[in-house]
Amino acid sequence: MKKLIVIGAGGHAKVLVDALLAQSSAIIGLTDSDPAKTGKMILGVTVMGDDGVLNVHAPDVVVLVNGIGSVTRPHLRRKVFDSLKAGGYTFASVRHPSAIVSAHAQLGEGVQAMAGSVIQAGCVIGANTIINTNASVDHDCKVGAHVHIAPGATLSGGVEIGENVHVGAGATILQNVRVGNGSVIAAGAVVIDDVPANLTVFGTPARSKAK
Ligand code: JB2
Repeated sequence: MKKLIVIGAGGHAKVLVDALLAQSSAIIGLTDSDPAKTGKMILGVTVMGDDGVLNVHAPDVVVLVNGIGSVTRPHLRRKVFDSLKAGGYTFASVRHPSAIVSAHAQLGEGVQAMAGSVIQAGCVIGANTIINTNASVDHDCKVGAHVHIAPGATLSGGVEIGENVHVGAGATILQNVRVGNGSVIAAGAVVIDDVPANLTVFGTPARSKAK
């Protein structure tokens, strides 16, 4: 099995390293664009330098883990994924041992199912998406690429989420609701109607606010 390098050495990377160590994965180290982090340790794993480190770890020898998270829109996380994919690298999926992922769900490249998350039967989860701590994605949901389902969020059955969407912590999306590309569901929102692309919605029931 190829060894792993985690890109980014912030908060999300720490949670990923913890999940990877719980899976006994072999981690070579982390990279971070902040030179002040070089040589520091994250849960016993070394920050080796910036992404230039990859020059000595070719795509046929290592697999990457995207340790860049996102607070709202996942632009940086997507940029890192796309640029390193263009360089020939592949991204490992991460599944914390306490995550429950149905054998009848389809997960794209680099999907991260964090501790306590649930992905039910019939779900399709796009590449580079985070299903974060204790988030629940019920049956037959379609979640696009580069999405962040933040801790404690709930997607009821049959929900459809486009690409580059942020579903904030503790938000609830009712069954069969559709959320368009690039939208943000604020933390704690309860979404009962479809959300068009590129809107922010918040509150209960969720209301939209143009970007
Ligand atoms: O191009 C890059 C790059 N750009 C920023 N390459 C590499 N290798 N590293 C990069 N970074 C680094 O990512 C920054 O220097 C910083 O150390 C790290 C991002 O860490 P931060 O803790 O700021 O955010 P995060 O993305 O790990 O976590 C956010 O998203 C998570 C999902 C936070 O909001 C967390 O609270 C949240 N749980």
